[in-house]
Amino acid sequence: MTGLRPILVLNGPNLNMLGVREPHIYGHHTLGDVEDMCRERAAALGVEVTFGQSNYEGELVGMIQQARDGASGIVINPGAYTHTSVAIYDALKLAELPVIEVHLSNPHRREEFRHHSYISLVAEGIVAGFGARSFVMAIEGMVGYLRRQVPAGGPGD
Ligand code: DHK
Repeated sequence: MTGLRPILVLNGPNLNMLGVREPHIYGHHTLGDVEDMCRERAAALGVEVTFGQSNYEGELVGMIQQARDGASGIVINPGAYTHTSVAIYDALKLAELPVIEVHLSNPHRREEFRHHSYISLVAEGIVAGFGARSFVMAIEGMVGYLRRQVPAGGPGD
């Protein structure tokens, strides 16, 4: 398609239950719907996407390690691990790939324990609060970033 490696879209614990899990917070789309939306938008932009989901921290770490040599960037919603996981933070650092952090809800409007994210420390950008659309926006942001059509977020760039 473009010479870019695929973008990995990774989801953490409980996101396999989208559609039935607290729909007033996370919406009615299933994870399959989210993946279809990402695939469609990515195809329109001329890039490939691959998907992973796990309820286990170590499995997510393994998928991030594998992405190091196989992906061009990582779009990740780590679920509750956002707020707890130094292991996922470390894995994202060692992957040496651009990361966009995604949330369906806006964690900053919710319980205080959701206000801190380890992942934000390594993310080029964050999309939160737009339900399933957050993922599509993250794909758009990642493709723009990879093609250098938008500035990188960090002060060091
Ligand atoms: C998903 C989760 O599973 C929560 O643990 C996070 C995030 C928020 C979301 O909004 O997508 O706190």
